[in-house]
Amino acid sequence: MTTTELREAILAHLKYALGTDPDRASVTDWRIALSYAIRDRIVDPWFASTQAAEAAKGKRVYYLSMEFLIGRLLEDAVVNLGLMESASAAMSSLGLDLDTVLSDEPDAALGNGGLGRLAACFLESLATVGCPAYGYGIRYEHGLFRQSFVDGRQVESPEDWLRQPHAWEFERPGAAFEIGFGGRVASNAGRTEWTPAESVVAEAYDTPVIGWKGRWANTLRLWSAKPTTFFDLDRFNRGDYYGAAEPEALARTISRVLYPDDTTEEGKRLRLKQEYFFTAASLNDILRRFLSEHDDLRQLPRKVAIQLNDTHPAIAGPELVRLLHDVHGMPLDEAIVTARGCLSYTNHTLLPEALERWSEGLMGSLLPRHLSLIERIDAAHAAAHPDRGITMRENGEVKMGELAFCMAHKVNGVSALHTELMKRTVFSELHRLHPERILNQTNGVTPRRWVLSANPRLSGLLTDAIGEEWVDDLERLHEIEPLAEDAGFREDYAAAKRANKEELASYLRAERGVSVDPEAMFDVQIKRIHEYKRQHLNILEAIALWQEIGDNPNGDWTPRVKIFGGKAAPGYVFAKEIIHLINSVAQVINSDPVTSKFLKIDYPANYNVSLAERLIPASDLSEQISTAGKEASGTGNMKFALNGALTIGTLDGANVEIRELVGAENFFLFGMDADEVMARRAIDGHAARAIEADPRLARALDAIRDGAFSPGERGRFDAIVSNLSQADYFLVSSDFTDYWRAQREVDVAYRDRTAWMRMAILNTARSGWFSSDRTIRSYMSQIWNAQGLLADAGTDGRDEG
Ligand code: GFP
Repeated sequence: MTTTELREAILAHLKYALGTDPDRASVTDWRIALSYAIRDRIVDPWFASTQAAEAAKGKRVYYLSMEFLIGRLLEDAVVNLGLMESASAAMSSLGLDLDTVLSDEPDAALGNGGLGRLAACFLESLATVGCPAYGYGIRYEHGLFRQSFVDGRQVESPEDWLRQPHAWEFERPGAAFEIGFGGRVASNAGRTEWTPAESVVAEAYDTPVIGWKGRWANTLRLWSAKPTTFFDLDRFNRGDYYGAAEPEALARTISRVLYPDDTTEEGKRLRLKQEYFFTAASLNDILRRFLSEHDDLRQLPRKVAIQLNDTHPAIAGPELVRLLHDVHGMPLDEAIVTARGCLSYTNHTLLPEALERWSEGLMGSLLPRHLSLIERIDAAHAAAHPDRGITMRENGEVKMGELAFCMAHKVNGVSALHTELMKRTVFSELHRLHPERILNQTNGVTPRRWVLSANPRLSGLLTDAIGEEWVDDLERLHEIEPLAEDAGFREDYAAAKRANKEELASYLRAERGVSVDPEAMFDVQIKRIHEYKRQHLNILEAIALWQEIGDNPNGDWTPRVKIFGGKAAPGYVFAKEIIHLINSVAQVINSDPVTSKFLKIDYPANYNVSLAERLIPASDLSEQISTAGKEASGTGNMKFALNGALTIGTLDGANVEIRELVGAENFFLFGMDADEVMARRAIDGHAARAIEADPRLARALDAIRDGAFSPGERGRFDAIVSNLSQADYFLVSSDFTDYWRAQREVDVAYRDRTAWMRMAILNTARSGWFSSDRTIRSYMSQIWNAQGLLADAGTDGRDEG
């Protein structure tokens, strides 16, 4: 598409779709007009892909996920269509700057953290490798809350990405299913019938997802809850206006917010409703599509692969059995086997509190038929293995992990270590019974977003050095390995990093009034705030460092800027305390005239995908410091390594594999491994012992206790101090001393810029294995048994002028 054609298309959309003219148009109008113009370019390859999948009558992959953290879509589409230059030229011919237009797009924050972002990377990779696939989830009206800080404390406000027209989706009023809840179950002529007491309509909204070079496009289908009757005219006419609108308001509650607070009974009920709502709608849609192409439901596992992203859609097991058995009359045992042939389950956490359980009372009242099917599935499983005593139910609760495991033909962990721990811990008994079921699929990230778009300077350098093929064959990055020894390349690589850091520094100055020196090491920890991720270990080290610099302000310190980003779940009090501590420490340290040339701390609020895209390319040091055995994989760690940040990390999740690939000498390892963690935890008074043994740690904790960061409010952070001195389940105190040691090694290493750049280049060169294209191909062959349909001569809508 030429610049002129694109410009004409933008102007036409501005006029005919938005009803405005260039003189009056706002940046948002221009952005939406550009989005429509780009979307038009996607529709043909999208149709072609759908038709190719229909013609092949082959297997389709369905990725069911409560979260899709897709972020902004316009840049992704422009990049994948190869229209960056045209778009930039077209916009500037209209007097606009493309970057300004791109950053006007609100982040679609339909997710929380790694799990949702993984789903987004997978969608893009599925399209890039040409695998016919659908993502299924919920079209939340309000995505993850917006975070701000008031006096250093996290304050949440609703996110409103749908306040403006969403240019990427197509509403499908014709694709709708009625989803029931509650009611009665009865037998009728040998068939079980469920008559729900209430129901809502799930209506589809489709977003096309275009792969690299526009060769293939899949669909992200998100369900929105609508009432079965929109409006009660009788009540309205009686003057009961609120009552008349009630059905609509109640139905809409289901797709209103991502992660409603589920500490109350009502919250739990809503959450289970959400899970069933999107799972049932998706399964109905999948069966409808299957039956439009085939007629024998026993063939389902040959044509349908359904991936359950965590336990959130685990109700898919009993729901698919219900559809096959109750609705389509397949014998129960056969229905169970058929459902299992289609389903597979990805586990993302070993934390017991994060493995879902639903009380049988709640499940029985909301999904009575499913509860009775779970009892049947459980009984059948127990009967097949009478000596094992394994059950999906315990203390009046249904264990969704066990249910998902038993209803899946494959169960996977997301890094080698995590998969091993799954076998040894949470699923040890089930693993003994089904030793072929668990397998590993180490996570990956899409290079299109996380290198090509996020880091154009590095991308340009890579393409100049080895050609463009690395973009969809990321292991080609190995080809730059010899260039680590080339002084010219090292200089260019360093210059790209430096320019990224300068850009971040000006952003921080403009947006936050914070001034940081781009010469300093940018040390970054961005992820959900959680005790196991140990942001408090990082801030403790900052305190100790600040104290030491203060003792010796003329010392030869390596200047650092520590940057934090991340949100705490609204009900997670301790995580919110950690945020408050980081902000309070930052305030004191940043205003210390003696130390601030060596140490600064910044914590931009409202961390999201777009901020990650800004921070990662500008980072020198990547903090991956979770308690070993707790971080299932991590995916941020991969993005940093690809963008040439060195990792300081524990032997946890995918850090283990990153270190193996980039080389131990290019990775700063510290801390206990997973076995040592378990042994340490068993030692009585482990935290107190660690503090006694390390005066630095004791002094840092004393400063917090004595109110150094809460002037006039001694005791503000007592919960943190007493946790770290006593129970310290996540072993912050016990790992502190070694973390400090490793950080000082980092300081020394950073001063030798040549050696540092060599290490950074080797991180980039050796991290290509972490492409989500590799992960998706591996799921296709090892779990889904699915084929890609990409013909080499696919539609290629790239720049022609
Ligand atoms: C979870 C796990 C991570 C893992 C992702 C994706 O995400 O270790 O990398 O899922 O598998 F904890 P978070 O939301 O916790 O980052």
